[in-house]
Amino acid sequence: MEYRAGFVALVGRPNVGKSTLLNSLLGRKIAIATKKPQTTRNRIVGVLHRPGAQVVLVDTPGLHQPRHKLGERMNSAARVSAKDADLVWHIADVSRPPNAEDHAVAAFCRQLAIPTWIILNKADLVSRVKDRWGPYRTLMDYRNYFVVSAAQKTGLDPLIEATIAAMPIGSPYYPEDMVTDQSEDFYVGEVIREQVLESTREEIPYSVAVIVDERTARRPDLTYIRATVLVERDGQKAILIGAGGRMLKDIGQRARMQLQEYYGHQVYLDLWVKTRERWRNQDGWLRRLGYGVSEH
Ligand SMILES: Nc1nc2c(ncn2[C@@H]2O[C@H](COP(=O)(O)OP(=O)(O)OP(=O)(O)O)[C@@H](O)[C@H]2O)c(=O)[nH]1
Ligand SMILES: [Mg+2]
Repeated sequence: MEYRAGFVALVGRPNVGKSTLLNSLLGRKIAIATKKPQTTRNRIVGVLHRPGAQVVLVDTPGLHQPRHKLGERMNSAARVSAKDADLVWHIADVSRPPNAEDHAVAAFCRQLAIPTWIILNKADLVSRVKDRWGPYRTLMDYRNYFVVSAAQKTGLDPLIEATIAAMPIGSPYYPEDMVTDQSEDFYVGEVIREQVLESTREEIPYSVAVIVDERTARRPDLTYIRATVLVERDGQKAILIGAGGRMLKDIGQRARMQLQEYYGHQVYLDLWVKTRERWRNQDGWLRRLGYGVSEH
């Protein structure tokens, strides 16, 4: 049997379930997923290993109308990933009719000249998917379509099988034991950011970034982590800390539980909040935070 290996880009508007699908396919959480749109800010690689095949799944930020440099870089990361792929999955939320953003994603996919499939996600939310898929399946000339529920893990096997068959013949790109290319610090920062997103509203979730300043094994069974949560305004800092430090403490508590599960031992998490005005529009900060690449 010939070995197949290739790249699949997961693209779509924000909040359709791209990161949830990535995690479900890998059977492991590598990307954070929340109810808030624009959760993912980077390209996140997850490698699916199968006998005779390797599928490199590339989760991307939701394509949207950007309002600052961070948003532009997020969109660029998604576009660059799609351009490099052997196959594009346009992920859609079948429980809602296509909106302008879905149309824009389809228009982008159309000009790529890379085989594109429409993946109709959140099938668990509708009783008859067939009544809903029409407007999506005609957005462009998709080569194939799949109905899945990333949350309930249904419809995934046929999708994977067909994807493997669509991969080019070639050698593996990553070693067998490699599931993601993210650094540990990046993942730790994302787990903290996920809890901030879950706990805050309005502009705050979008104005937050997390930097891991220190991560040390203090004992074989205890990891010490010191991290800074950046916000754009002092008012946001006050809300995030909360009365008597309550909010930050709760966020830290929940992030710590998740990290303890990840490490399989005790974690001491030391969280600090700092204001850096308009960091989302500053190239220096965006670079330092590892957000995106320039498209050119
Ligand atoms: N009911 C249901 N909810 C889902 C499903 N897949 C994802 N969700 C939910 O949809 C929300 C968005 O999921 P994400 O995976 O973060 O979506 P995304 O496309 O990665 O979003 P961005 O990173 O913002 O572009 C979360 O609340 C998920 O739990 C699904 O199959 N069914
Ligand atoms: Mg995402």
